[in-house]
Amino acid sequence: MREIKTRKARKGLGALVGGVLALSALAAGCGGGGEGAPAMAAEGNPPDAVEIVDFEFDPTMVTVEAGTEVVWTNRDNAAHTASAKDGSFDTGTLGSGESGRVTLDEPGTYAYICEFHPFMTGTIEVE
Ligand SMILES: [Cu+2]
Repeated sequence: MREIKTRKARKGLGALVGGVLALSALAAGCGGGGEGAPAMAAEGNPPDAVEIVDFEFDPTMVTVEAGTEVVWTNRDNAAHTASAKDGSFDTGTLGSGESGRVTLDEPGTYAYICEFHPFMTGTIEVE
């Protein structure tokens, strides 16, 4: 008689020790000279931006929904305005680096100019 010895292979489960990595986030405040884009939480329609560069409105034509705030920012050294031809809005004088905000509630097409440089023209279309 032969004794058959059955060996059951036991798979030993090694306990896996998970290493916990403590990541320390160092918040280093760098005051670099980047572009200061204000990150504001937008309520409703986000403001539409027009830049004034080289005696031009950029973009020259903007289409927005009624109630949208339009922001003009003067990137020129010269002072400019964004003044509706029909007088419905006017940012007033915007010096270099300044911004003017206008909220347009009434649907329509608003042609505007710069008071100082009437050859500067732009259009806001309010839907
Ligand atoms: Cu101008």
